[in-house]
Amino acid sequence: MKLASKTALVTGVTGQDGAYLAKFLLEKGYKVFGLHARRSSDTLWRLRELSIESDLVLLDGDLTDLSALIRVMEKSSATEVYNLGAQSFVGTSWDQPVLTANVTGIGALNMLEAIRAVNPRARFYQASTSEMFGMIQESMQSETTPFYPRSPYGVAKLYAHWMTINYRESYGLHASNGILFNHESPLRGIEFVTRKVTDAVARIKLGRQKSLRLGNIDAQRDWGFAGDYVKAMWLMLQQDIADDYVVATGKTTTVRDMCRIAFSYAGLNYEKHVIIDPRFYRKTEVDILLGNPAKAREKLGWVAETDLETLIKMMVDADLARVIKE
Ligand code: NAP
Ligand code: G4F
Repeated sequence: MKLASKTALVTGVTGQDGAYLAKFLLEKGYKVFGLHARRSSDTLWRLRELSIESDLVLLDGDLTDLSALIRVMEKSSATEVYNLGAQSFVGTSWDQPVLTANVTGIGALNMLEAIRAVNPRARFYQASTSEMFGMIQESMQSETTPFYPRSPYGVAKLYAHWMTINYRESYGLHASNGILFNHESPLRGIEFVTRKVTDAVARIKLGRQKSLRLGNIDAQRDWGFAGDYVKAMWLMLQQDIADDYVVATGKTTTVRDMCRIAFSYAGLNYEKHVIIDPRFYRKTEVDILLGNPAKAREKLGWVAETDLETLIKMMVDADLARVIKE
């Protein structure tokens, strides 16, 4: 008798992580459904870049619409739900705090309610974030470090994080939080600093742009590769008992050094091109993040496989190829 393959529902499937996770699950033999929030412009470019657009099933729905999520749970018969959908850009969360709360915070609650209504045995992954540590309370952040979010986005994510724990404890759902530190890739949105830098490096190298305007380049982040991080999400849902895990590299780097690496890989000196522009400063900054991934290593057997230099080179190469084709 052929065993039925597993079925996953991925919200945020058109985003960076959603695309990598969908590819990872398809390669594992899953039937993959993606929640697709309808937009007037093209949002499927990442699925096309990974050549998986026609391998998954897109179901229309928005995280703010509980009725749509219930229908999507019914239609997909998903046994694993990965909630990656969010207004995920920290900067925008000051301009659109209510939308951020509704999508990033209440959206997770809507997904939990849809699971409870349709199939409480489905396993749930919540995309929590190191942004919840904000003004850090310990030099290296782990699952037990107190939170102190510094943006409307961080606060919305903290709500979703605690609702995930609450639904685990109240209703016995298999619901886990992955507290992921920054992770990047050639599929990263252009508004995030790493991709903004690698895109500019490509344009400057090819003579299409002269300078790059950035905000606080002394900020430090623990940056890993998104392709490595989606495996940790899947591992969390394969455990007998749901739990929360920090996923990080355990190394931190300034935006300045990230620039240095990216520009020098293309034979350029970042100091000649980067202009500090206060328009990109945040109202409240998260100065430094550094994660302790010991629990993920011990319990999930997960480690970050790609170092920052390799990641940046991958991103610069991809942007050079894109800009040449324009
Ligand atoms: P991303 O590229 O910004 O993707 C966000 C996804 O959410 C997109 O598919 C977007 O759809 C979708 N979305 C936005 N509003 C929605 C709505 N109202 N209803 C349904 N879907 C909606 O983010 P990412 O980098 O892949 O991150 C994935 C998740 O992990 C996010 O929740 C993020 O907050 C969290 N996270 C990310 C990092 C990181 O470093 N990347 C670290 C920690 C946590 P459209 O394409 O149609 O806009
Ligand atoms: O690349 P960023 O915009 O990422 P940020 O704010 O750390 O958020 C990302 O990681 C979180 C995990 O910690 C996720 F939850 C979240 O969804 C998102 O994926 O900014 C990184 C740093 C910040 O300190 C910012 O102030 O870079 C600094 N920065 C300096 N100049 C800039 C710029 N950031 C952006 N986006 N643009 C700049 O010009």
